Amino acid sequence: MTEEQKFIFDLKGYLLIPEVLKKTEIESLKEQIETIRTNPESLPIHERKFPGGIASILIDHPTIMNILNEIIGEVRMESSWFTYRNAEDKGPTPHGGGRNTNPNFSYQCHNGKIYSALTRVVFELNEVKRGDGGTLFMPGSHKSDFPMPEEHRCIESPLLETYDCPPGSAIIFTENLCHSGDKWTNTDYPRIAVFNCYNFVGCQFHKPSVPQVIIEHLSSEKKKFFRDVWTWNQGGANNGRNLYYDD
Ligand SMILES: O=C(O)CCC(=O)C(=O)O
Repeated sequence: MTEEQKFIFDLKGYLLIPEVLKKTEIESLKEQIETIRTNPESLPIHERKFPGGIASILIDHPTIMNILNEIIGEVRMESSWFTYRNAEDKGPTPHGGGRNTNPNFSYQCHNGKIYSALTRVVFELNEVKRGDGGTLFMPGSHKSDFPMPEEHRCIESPLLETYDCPPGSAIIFTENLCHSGDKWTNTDYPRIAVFNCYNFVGCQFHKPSVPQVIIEHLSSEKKKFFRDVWTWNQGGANNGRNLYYDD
């Protein structure tokens, strides 16, 4: 993670990384999504939901992990799903924002080090032009100390901003940032985006939702992202000096 990326993430609460995915990866992911939408029974059971099948390439994408390990530490994955939004389809309303004492929504920066907890990664599989209806963010709201005035907790708030990006780009944001879905307006193609959620290994916000059959079919490296929630392995690797890793 570059110093500029750290600066932007801390300042705004989100970071866009253009063209993380290769063309072939985007095509395979879109194909899996289309089959799940139209003919899920044609897929093996562990590929009918994300992050199973091809979607598992996104669990530990090296570019994303490089950043998550810097801003979270060791991570677990909480959930993975996709959205397929045609023109006029809407998203969730604004949520999040403001300092939070719940460890899941903790966001801190101390001595030049970011400590984010619940963190979302969005992969846009189609191009997003400004105004099309990508996710909306209220920059800085993850650190804001004042209650949010009601007139700003709506998608019309001028404090919300968005992005444009080529296909295969990723947007990483702390879930403590005020963010929102928006109506998709592009009539030429849908918004197809994958939403992956991560947390610090010692925290869990969502009730676990990734089916066991998906986890069982992952490589041992990827299975680690779905391990139980704990941080201290007494007597584990390195005589217990290694705080997070299992043997
Ligand atoms: O649909 C979107 O663009 C935003 C999704 C969202 O609000 C979330 O992931 O919490």
